Amino acid sequence: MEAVLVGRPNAGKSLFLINFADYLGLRGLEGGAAGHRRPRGGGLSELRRKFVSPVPNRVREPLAATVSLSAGPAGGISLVLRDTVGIPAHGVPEGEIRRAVAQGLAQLLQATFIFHLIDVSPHAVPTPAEEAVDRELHLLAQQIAPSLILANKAEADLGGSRVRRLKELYGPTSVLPVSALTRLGFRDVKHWLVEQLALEPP
Ligand SMILES: Nc1nc2c(ncn2[C@@H]2O[C@H](COP(=O)(O)OP(=O)(O)OP(=O)(O)O)[C@@H](O)[C@H]2O)c(=O)[nH]1
Ligand SMILES: [Mg+2]
Repeated sequence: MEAVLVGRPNAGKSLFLINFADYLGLRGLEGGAAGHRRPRGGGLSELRRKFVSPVPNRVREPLAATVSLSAGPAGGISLVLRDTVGIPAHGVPEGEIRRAVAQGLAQLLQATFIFHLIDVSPHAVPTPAEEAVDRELHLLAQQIAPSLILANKAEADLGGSRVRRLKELYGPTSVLPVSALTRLGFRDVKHWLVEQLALEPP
């Protein structure tokens, strides 16, 4: 089972992946210099240094983490969290980034669950073109797998106006406010996953 993370550049996908994997219980890693080892000690800060950056699309290496999800008496269920490259709103440049974006969309097709991250911090108010990318991504995600919009950086959305706007656009149950940084909302995301698993046919 795979939960694939998608969104525009800088939405916070990589930081969410690393911190949510830590929250759920990290079992193993794919990608980057970390290989398949479970990081010890400074491992997670090393990953953050490597994969998290305010520069959009800086890292194109795939990152995936296997986590353990405890879902009732059935015990631990293994889930892979998979990062993808941010999808830019203003044309995808030639070359490596274009290939990585295409690869990310291909990975989306394999998803069991989709987390679509949208940055709701005040300095990321979207242009109409950016909002259009999120709308299309949402429509696509919904057709592929159970999906959830994670309104990320919610700790910076003072007054909650950006989260309210997303709930108006996509429906209140499709949007969860989270913070990859402060781990706000992580419990709700875990509950959503557990609920989805319980609904899946055996
Ligand atoms: N304040 C705040 N900053 C965050 C949060 N999540 C991520 N960031 C910051 O946002 C920037 C982008 O984070 P990344 O995790 O690299 O974003 P990304 O979606 O993986 O970006 P691309 O790989 O370029 O698509 C970094 O500077 C992070 O530290 C959050 O919840 N709150
Ligand atoms: Mg990233």
